[in-house]
Amino acid sequence: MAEEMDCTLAMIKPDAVAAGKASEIQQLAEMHGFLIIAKRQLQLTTRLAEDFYAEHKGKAFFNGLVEFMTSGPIVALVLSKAGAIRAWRELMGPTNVFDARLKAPKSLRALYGSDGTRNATHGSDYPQSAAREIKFYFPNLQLASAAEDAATAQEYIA
Ligand code: IDP
Repeated sequence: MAEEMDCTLAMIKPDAVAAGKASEIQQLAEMHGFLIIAKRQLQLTTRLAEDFYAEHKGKAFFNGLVEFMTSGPIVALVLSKAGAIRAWRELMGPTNVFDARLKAPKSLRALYGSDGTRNATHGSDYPQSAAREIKFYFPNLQLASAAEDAATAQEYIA
């Protein structure tokens, strides 16, 4: 029986996609031991972006965040690795790019982001949010079988 694998939902945000960095970021993820088991490129509508970030509704940065996230295509990824949620957040670095540049200069946000909102990447923060976010983008993905199939089919288009 295949060993159970941890998964997280990552996004490459519109700034990094527009800058042509999506492939490079996926390569870095793989170099750090993540398997890409599902992938979709899509353009978020305002409604989808508001739903995805519903927990932030009412905050001062919410409208700017939605505007940013709908400004161009994103790449949504399901990444698998032992301890994937924490490991991906560590690779991304702090939310604010200026913090990231100071505290984690080799992190994805330090390397590819530009400010507090335009920070290049997203990663789920808890198992519950990973489950919700994976379902948000990949409602038909069967995680157990996808992890088992990952060695032969590393890409799944919903
Ligand atoms: P996270 O992406 O590191 O989990 P969250 O607090 O969940 O951080 O915020 C979601 C996204 O909202 C951030 O990645 C960033 O794009 C944006 N954001 C968060 N805090 C601020 C802020 O104080 N000002 C502007 N944008 C923010």
